[in-house]
Amino acid sequence: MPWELPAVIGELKSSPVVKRHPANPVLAAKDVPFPATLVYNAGVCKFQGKYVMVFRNDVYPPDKHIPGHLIEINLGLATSADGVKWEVAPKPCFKWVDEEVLRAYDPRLTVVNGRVYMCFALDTRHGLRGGIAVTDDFEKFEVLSLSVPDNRNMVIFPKKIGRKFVRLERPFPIYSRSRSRDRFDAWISDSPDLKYWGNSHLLLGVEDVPFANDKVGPAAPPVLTPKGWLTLFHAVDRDNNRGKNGWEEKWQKRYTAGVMLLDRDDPRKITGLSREPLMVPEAPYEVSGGIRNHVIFPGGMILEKSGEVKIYYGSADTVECLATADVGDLLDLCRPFSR
Ligand code: BMA
Repeated sequence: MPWELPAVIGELKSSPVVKRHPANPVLAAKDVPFPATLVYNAGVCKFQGKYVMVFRNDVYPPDKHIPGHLIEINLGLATSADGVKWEVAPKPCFKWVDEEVLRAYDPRLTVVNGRVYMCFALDTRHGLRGGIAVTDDFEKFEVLSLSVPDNRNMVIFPKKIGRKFVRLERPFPIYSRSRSRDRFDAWISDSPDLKYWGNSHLLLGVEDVPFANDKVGPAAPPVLTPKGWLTLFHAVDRDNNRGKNGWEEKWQKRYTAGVMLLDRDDPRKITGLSREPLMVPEAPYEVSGGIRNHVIFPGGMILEKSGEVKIYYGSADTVECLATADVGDLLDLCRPFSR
């Protein structure tokens, strides 16, 4: 793989195997019974017979939807019988602010042996930490581990592999960062107890993904298929010629979603990778009207018994959306990969 990244990626298209749900966005600020402005980047799982979503909620004053006026970020809870219509609980379920911690956000949910593990990002005064908490009721959360800075986008596999818990993550290596863009990759680590993490390996480099020139990292937690672990990832391309595209003066990045397949017994091995993006911002709610347009960020993926895969994704950092695809079609997109 070439080490140099292209300056510009150009036009991209979503794969025809993915269908946006006609009810999109499936959750937005107007559906939330407490102050809410941006509702997105949710984690979703099936738990005790229901679909459960923990979403990120960025709160701004009603008349000041501009950067710099953020009041707080909290995490809200929503449940659903069908995965499409959601009912939001009356209060946020998680918020972390203290002298050291500024906010917790971008939750990801994985059920392992009947308990829900929530990974989240934690902005602190001393860097960005990846957290893991466990809950049985979405009221009490026990924090199990916090990474050293800077790391985030962690997701846990739903099963132990070789007697270890496994997670994907995206650290922020300053060393290889250039002036014009980031250069962050997806990594994989394991743990005997969800507290001590190590045995870390590079999984997917930004140079491995033809539609990225800025960074790649985990998206929704992986699901097990007969061919191995089906895994989405986020891929970012930056074009320094892009200008205003949302609330900020300049927003030069585009977030797309990719798909890959990891070996069932050794998920450090990528066995298949789609060279084309799975989802590219195209729908009106993905390309306009948001705080940051042209952002698709999947945080939840559910494989139904029928073979339908539900993909939940934050759109334009503003609303939460749903897309579906057939698992066989997603697996077919993953072409053999070697570095
Ligand atoms: C990242 C995170 C995500 C967000 C993305 C696009 O750095 O803040 O929560 O979706 O940027 O703005």
